[in-house]
Formats: sequence, structure tokens, C-alpha cells
Amino acid sequence: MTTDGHVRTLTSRIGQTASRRLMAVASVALILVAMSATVTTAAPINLIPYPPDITSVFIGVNYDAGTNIFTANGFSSDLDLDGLAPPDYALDAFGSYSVTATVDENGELLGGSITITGEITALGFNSGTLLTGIFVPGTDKFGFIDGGGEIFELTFEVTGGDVATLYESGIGPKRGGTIINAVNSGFNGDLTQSFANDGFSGSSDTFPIPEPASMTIALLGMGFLLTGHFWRRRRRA
Ligand SMILES: [Ca+2]
Repeated sequence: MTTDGHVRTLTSRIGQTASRRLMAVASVALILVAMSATVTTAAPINLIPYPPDITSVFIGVNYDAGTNIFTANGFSSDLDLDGLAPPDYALDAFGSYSVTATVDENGELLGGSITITGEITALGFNSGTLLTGIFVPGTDKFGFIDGGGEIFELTFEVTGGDVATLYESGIGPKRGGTIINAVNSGFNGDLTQSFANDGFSGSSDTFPIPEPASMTIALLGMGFLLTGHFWRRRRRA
């Protein structure tokens, strides 16, 4: 029975006597404690892809539990600028998408880098490098679905590339995220075991992560706007 089912059953049984109510409340509390105890340190980080984002395809995903090296290698294909399908620019030719990351048994991201190559001459992106970044230990995260699955998320510090010029500047370094759908890697949530997909079925999306500081400033700005609106309304009244 699902936990929901338990709670529903317990809830429906609550009634009649006060002692039975107390028992039910205690049981629900126990279930909640048990649920929180099963939550591991590793978890999805639920990154939200913001434009401008780079799509990559034909990605091979591999994790070597002996060396703790996670790799994802494929081909960059498109750039979207407005967050609306379809992507606004196809790369002049396929570029490359490459992630090499050190991820330990606990899912801690301990280093590595991401490199996306390619050119879009229509945008003047002709350096050959679209985006580069590094995984900063203690800051960047490796996210995956508890119990395993095909979605892997990594955050990184942006270090260069033509597309980085489109990323919003803030107080700190520009930051990015990449979400990889490995497809059939057989990953079961256990990073003491190696896993790999078929070498070409994965895809990814790579995008900026808005800086918390700039979001705070945006919220403050909204606050001022609302305050101004409030005072204007009062004056008119
Ligand atoms: Ca678009």
C-alpha cells in the first residue's frame, strides 16, 4: 500500500473515541518520521532550463565506479533564444558536447568540466567554442532521481564561450546547468556500480542559472514597484 493509502486509511479510521484519534495521529507522525529517514543525501536538484539553451544529441553516458568518472559525450545541435519551440538557430554543423565529472559514491560532484563546441555564423559565434565551464567542488551539484533513472543534472561555473556572452551578468561568476537524459543506462541509484547507455541515445539541454543575488534584486524591485502602486492608489483615494 502506498503511504498515501496508509494516510487515507488512517484518516478514514479517525473517529469514535479520543484514544483512537490519538493513535491515528501518532501513526501518521511515525509514517512521516519513517519517510524522512529514507530520504538520502542525493536527490534531483530540479534545474529549470532557461533560454538561451543549447540542445545536444546522440550522447553516450558512462559512469566508472572505480575511477568515479562520469562522462557524457555527444553532438551539440541547436540554440534557442526565447524559450519557445522550435530552437531559433541550428549550429552551422554539429559541434561537440562533452562532460567529464568526478562524482563520488555519495553523489558529490568533486570536479571536472563541460565543453560545448560549434559555430553559429548568423550570430557571429565563430570562435568555435559555444560554452565552457568547470564543476566547482562544494558549490556545484550532481543531481539524479533517488533510486535511479535516466535524468542527470549538473551545475557549473561558466568560464567562456560565445553563448556565455548572452548569459546575464551578476555579482558572482556566471553559472550554468546541464540536464542529461541518458536513456537506458540502467542506473539504479547506486554509484558504487558502473553504468552506461548504448553510447548514442542520450540528449541534453544546457542553460544559464540565474544568480540568486540578481533574483533578490529583482524581488526587491518588484517590492518597490508594488509599494509605489500602493501609495499611488492611496493618493488617488
Ligand atoms: Ca525558439
